[in-house]
Amino acid sequence: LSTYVVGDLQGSLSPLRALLKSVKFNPVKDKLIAVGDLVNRGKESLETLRFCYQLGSSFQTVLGNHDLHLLAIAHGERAPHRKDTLNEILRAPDREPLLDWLQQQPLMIEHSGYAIVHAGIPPMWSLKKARRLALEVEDVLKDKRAHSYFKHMYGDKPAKWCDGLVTETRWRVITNYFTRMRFCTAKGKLDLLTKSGPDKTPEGYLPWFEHEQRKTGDTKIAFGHWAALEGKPCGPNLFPLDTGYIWGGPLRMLCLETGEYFHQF
Ligand SMILES: [Mn+2]
Repeated sequence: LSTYVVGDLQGSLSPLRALLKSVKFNPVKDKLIAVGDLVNRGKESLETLRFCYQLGSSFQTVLGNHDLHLLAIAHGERAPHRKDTLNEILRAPDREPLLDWLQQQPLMIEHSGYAIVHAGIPPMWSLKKARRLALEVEDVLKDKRAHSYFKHMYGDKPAKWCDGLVTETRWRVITNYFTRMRFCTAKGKLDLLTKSGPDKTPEGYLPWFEHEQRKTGDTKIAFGHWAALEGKPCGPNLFPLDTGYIWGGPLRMLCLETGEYFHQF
């Protein structure tokens, strides 16, 4: 029995198939978890979504910003972007079960002592707090508040967490931390504009995982989203899985039980 966590697929199914074959993945015994961004930019978004869906209980993903973008378009709250490759999903005869299923996926998964998130966990949140806030948004996505959530999901403000935030604003800020964060201050103020690597850290900010007092420092965190990290070591207990497959890098997969990385170009 093995648990594998795979990096950002973004509509790339063939390298995932190759990785699963190389580890002799058995869907009856093994489990596959994705760090989100299953779709968009790549050429096989629909096939990737269908493949993950048909794995049933042997698959789970956390939601990434591209997955939420797809759901916002499906809810009629956003127009597709010029670079999006989501139309094949939106026009598919099986779009409803696929999108309903995607919308039920969590923002954070805990497995074998790891926390798995798309972008990260901000420095001022404990694991317990992150778990509680993820659940708040997951509950919203499962009921009729979901439509209002998507209507107000886009936006960089407020840039900083505050316990007193309520409703749509609160959901948006929680979502920005879990799915879009790269750089922030020790108190969690986000810079959502800079997409470069840590070599070009904006003044006054640090990569979210580099803050000395980060409350989840003792938790193993597997995350994606930040291709400019190139999968380089980020520090103890950190497992960066977005190695930029769609930008010409490999697809990375982590075995949670052994800590071993697998790569596929
Ligand atoms: Mn992302």
